[in-house]
Formats: sequence, structure tokens, C-alpha cells
Amino acid sequence: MAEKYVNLWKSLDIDLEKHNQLLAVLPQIYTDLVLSQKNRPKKMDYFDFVISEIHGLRVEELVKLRGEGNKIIGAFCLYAPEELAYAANATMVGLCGGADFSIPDADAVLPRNLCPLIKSFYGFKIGLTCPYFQCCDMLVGETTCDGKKKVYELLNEHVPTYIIEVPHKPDTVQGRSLWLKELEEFKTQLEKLTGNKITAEKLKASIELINDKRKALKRLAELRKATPAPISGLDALIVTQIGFYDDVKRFTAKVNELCDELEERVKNGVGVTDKNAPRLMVSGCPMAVPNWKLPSIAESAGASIVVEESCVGTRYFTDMVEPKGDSLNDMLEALVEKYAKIPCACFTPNDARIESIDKLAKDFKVEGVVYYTLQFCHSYNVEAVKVGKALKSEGVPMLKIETDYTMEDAEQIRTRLEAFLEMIRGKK
Ligand code: BJ8
Repeated sequence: MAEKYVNLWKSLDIDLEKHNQLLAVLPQIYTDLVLSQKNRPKKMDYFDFVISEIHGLRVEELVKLRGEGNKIIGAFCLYAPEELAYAANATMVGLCGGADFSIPDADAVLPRNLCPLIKSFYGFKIGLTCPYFQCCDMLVGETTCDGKKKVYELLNEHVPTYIIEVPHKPDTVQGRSLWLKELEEFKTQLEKLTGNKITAEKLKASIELINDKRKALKRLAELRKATPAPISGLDALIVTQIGFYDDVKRFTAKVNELCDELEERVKNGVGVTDKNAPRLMVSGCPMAVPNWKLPSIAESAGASIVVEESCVGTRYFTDMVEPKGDSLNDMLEALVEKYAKIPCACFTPNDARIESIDKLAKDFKVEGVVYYTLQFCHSYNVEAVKVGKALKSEGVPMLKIETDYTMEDAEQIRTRLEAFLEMIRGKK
């Protein structure tokens, strides 16, 4: 890939030497963790191809879009309303960092005791190693956790960064009205940036576009209720991760093609593990590309991950945006309604998340929950207490794993997971 795209990366001011080091390790990681899995669905071919071209083809498409006058907006959170961006003829790409590679660059500036997801994306920007960052005309941040909020101020020194204020008590009248006003203001900012008016018709069309993507991912999730699961948790995670930067229509079509194949598998009782593999839910912090550490360890130890209660999972696609009418206001209110239902640990109280975890555990016949939290993520770390209590009262065991992006604790995690799986098997 390096030869072919070198001019593209140069045009984006990428630090070529450092970037080459990154590209040198990724294919091997993907081969070792992902391609080595047995009995993968054939239609994963497309998603493997997208990863193999991760800093190539899609970046080329984005640069082309820019050349045609479209704007690229970088986002870090599910609360960034992609429907509004697409209604302004802009394209949104997810920029959350999932790699240890960029952290040394961030460590030179940021405190050590900060969540790796934040350090990773900041390091990619200041180290000039992420072509997606380099394509962005504007970033959209949000007031979720403190670490992100403050790092957005630093990012603003590099790329104009607009911040959406997210109410932390979304069910109150004040919370709803603040959110509506924030969406209206974001709409104005997008119109200024792009020069395109967001009309009711355009917003309706982009809501349908994104709903279709969410529906395809939900269809994929539903198929994983089968025993044995027709796709590994790792592959399902990779599909969802790709959904944050691929072309929306193409991605939706490819997910639906994959689901067609999985439907056949389910009909024929074909799975990726034997039917007695312990069925796990992973719940907690999001996993951005190429953060595949936990699922690959869990599944190579014999687990079957059947659902992710995560922003790279059910939180993204459980609810659709459902306007009650055709006016712009109806649609903005529907966006508020949808976004208020994404139960991030930054909310207080956050009972909806506990209820959702309980429901998912039942619906997916989950035998154990791996609670995944990144180091220094206070919100998810502390919320583990309530989630653990709720699961205990339902008789579902939970294993909490707090980790970072290094592989230093991989063997320790493997040992803990193996013991957890043994305990689940012992209960059968
Ligand atoms: S809606 S989960 S995507 S904020 S960056 S909170 S891991 S300390 S990502 Fe998130 Fe939006 Fe919520 Fe979802 Fe913790 Fe790290 Fe903060 Fe993080």
C-alpha cells in the first residue's frame, strides 16, 4: 500500500517515516488475530479488504470528496449527530484512537494518567500519522468526560473544533431543551462550514440513510442470538468499527450481504464455535480500530462473544431516529429523543444502561459478562459497581477487566478469562 499512496499522504502532511512504521505492524496483527480465526463467513472478505486499505482507498475517496467541495468532519463520540452532517452534504468520520502506536507522541504533552483512547487520538494528530485526521475540515467534540473535553481544546489549536454540550441528565425537561438548542446550533455551524442549507427534506433523507446503517448492524446483532453464533465477536466488532468511517451506503449494503450469509448459517446450524462455548457479553468502553485485544484473547480461550454493550455495539444501533412529522423541528426532536437513549456512563443516574445490560443478557442467553474498562476512565470504572450488583441479582457472573492498549497484561487477562470460562462451564 505504501508505494501507491505515498503522494496522497504527502499531500496530507503525513509524517511518512513514522507512518511507515505503523503500516509495517498492522497487517501482521490483523493476520495473527483476525485472519487466523477458523470458519469465518466468506462475506467478511469486504471488511478484510477495507482494513487492508485502511489508510489508502477510503482516504483517497475522502480527498476526492473534498476536491469536489464537500467537507469532512471528524467525530469522537456517538453523540455527534451524523444525520445533521450528511444533511449538509458533509461526510463524518470517526477518529477515536485504538492504537498504542500513537501514545508516545501524546505522552510528551499529556499527563500519564489519562485514558488511552484519548491519548491515542491526540497522538495521531500531533504525530501526523492519521490521514483521516489530516482530511478533516472541522472536528466535533462533546462534553462527555473531562479528559476528552480538555483535549478538544488542544485539538482546536490544530483543526477548528466545535463542541456540543451534552446534558448529563438527559431525561429532565432542561436536559431535553438544552440538547435541542445544541443541535440547532450545530446545524447552524454546519451550514456555515459547508455553505449548504439543512432543509427538512435533506435531514429526512440523511436520517433514513443512517437508520438503514443502524438497521443493518442491528440485523447482524440479532443473528448472533443463535447458538452457535454464526460469526465471532471479533469479526462483528470489526464490522461495526468500519461503520464509523466507510461510505455509508456501501457499508450498509455489505453488512446486509454478510447478514444474508449468516442467515443461511443459522438455518443450517453452522457456527464459529461449538455450541457449548460459553456465551459472553462485553460491556463498557468503546473499542476503536485496531483495539482487538480483549475479544481475540477471550475467543481464542474458547468463549463465544455474542453481544457488545458498547458504543461500538448495541448503543449505536438499538434505537432508530423516528420523527413524528416532516418538519425540521420534528426531526430535530427525534434526534434528541434518539441521542438521549444512548446510555453513556457520563449520564447520571444511568439506570437505562443497567436495564439494557439485563435485557441483553436475557435476550442473548449470556452466561457471563466481561466488563471492559479502559484505565483512567472514571465513568465506566465506577459504573461497574452498579452493573455488577444488578447482574449478581440476576445470577449472571461478571468479570471486570481494566486495561490499556499495550499487550503487557495480555497473559494476565488470558489467565483471568480462562478461570472465568471454567467457572461458567462448571455451572452448566
Ligand atoms: S457516548 S462511551 S463514545 S463518551 S474517552 S468516556 S473511555 S475516559 S469514549 Fe464514549 Fe461517547 Fe460515552 Fe460512547 Fe472513558 Fe476514555 Fe472518556 Fe471514553
